[in-house]
Amino acid sequence: MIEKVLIANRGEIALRIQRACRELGIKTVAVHSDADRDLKHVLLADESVCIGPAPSRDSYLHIPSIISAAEVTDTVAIHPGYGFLSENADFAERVERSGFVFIGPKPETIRLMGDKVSAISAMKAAGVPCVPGSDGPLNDDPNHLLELAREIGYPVIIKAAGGGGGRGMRVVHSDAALLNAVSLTKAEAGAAFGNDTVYMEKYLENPRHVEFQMLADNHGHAIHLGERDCSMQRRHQKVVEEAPAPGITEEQRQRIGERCAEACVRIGYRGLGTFEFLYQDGEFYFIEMNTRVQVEHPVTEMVTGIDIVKAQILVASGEPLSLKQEDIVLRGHAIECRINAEHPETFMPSPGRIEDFHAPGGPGIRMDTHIYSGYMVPPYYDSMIGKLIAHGEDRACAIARMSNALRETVIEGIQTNIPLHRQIVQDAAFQAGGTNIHYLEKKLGL
Ligand code: MV4
Repeated sequence: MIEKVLIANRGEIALRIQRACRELGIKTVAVHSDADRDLKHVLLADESVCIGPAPSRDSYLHIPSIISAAEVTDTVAIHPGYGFLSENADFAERVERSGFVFIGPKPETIRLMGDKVSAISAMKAAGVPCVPGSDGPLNDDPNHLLELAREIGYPVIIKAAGGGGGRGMRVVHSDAALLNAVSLTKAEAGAAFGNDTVYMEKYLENPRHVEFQMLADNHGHAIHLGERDCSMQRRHQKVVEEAPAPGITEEQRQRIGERCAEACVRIGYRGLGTFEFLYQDGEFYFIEMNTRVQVEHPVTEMVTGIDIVKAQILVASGEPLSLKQEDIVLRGHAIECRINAEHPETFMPSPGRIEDFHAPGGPGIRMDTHIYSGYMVPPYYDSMIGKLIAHGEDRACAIARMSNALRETVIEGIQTNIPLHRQIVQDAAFQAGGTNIHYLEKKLGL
């Protein structure tokens, strides 16, 4: 069993991981930058180590400082959270080579999924439905490229193998634009990711983003915990997520979820994982896999009743899964609003001192946040300061509870996107459910 975990992250997820460790009787080590001495989980940790100056590259991204902190504290395992080093295969490898447990998949799995071309081939081979496309890297034979695009059918999208999360992509509508788009995407990808491999897919014009939550142990078992809809987004930043995805039938959920679970077993997957799909006209198309715990994991926790972070730590410590697929039952509906320290109309970051904070409450309400009255939101990191989650017996109840909770929440001293969330929960199309990935940007007039 793991006796001590070093949390290589900050903010709400560091606190969430600490809570899971505490429940399991595991000691926690908080590592923090100079700017983060007053973080809630740092104040509550069994031990804390300052790992460097405020900029992330000198602290939360600085691998030698994190490994040293693990060594001096006699840490057993390292939890990377999300963002920062969570999907860095070299970090996972250095953690394991230094004799610590990395709470996540094997380094080679992270590497496989980090390259979108190899991720798609592995998933296609394992029977997961993918977007019609090039089935591998593009070469630079112009005739071959034109033939491929015509065969797939315009519009097509050129994507960088090293990209993901919306970076390094270009939509192409005609033969005339194709070759230039491939060259440009290739050049940008080479500069941005040090890998100029690009691939081609059919461009889906109005999909939803639906993702499946997976959990796999080190003993050849994998299960799915249902899906989430994360279509409410702006500039590739998710704003609202929910589970289950509106309109997805139990039959579709079991069919796709089972395919994903089989794929996990096939590739020897271990830990938490998320299969990202585009969903359009009743069909699922795999695009990417995430190998970390995700920001939006609480909506899945609320509808399944499973503590995903505790389960992640247990499988990392070598425990077999205690749950079978048939034990997973979805109850009700959950919605999450990401609370950001930002101007509600311009979306500019709004760091500063929180002068007053009143958390919402009542049935089905959960708020995952590290903020408190007097806390200073630093300007150096992501502007997300918390997540408000509402659970109810059905989607209408979850919306009603979210609406109440947004009215109750008081955060003074900085600006937040709570006014935007109040607008979204009032929106008729959101209330109807099933809006696509372009809905919010169109509503905001972008
Ligand atoms: C696509 C697509 C349409 N067709 N692929 C953007 C982020 C990256 N994970 C993949 N993305 C997309 N890939 C095909 N073949 C549209 C997007 C996309 C998107 C996807 C999910 C959530 C938000 C999005 C916003 C813009 C574009």
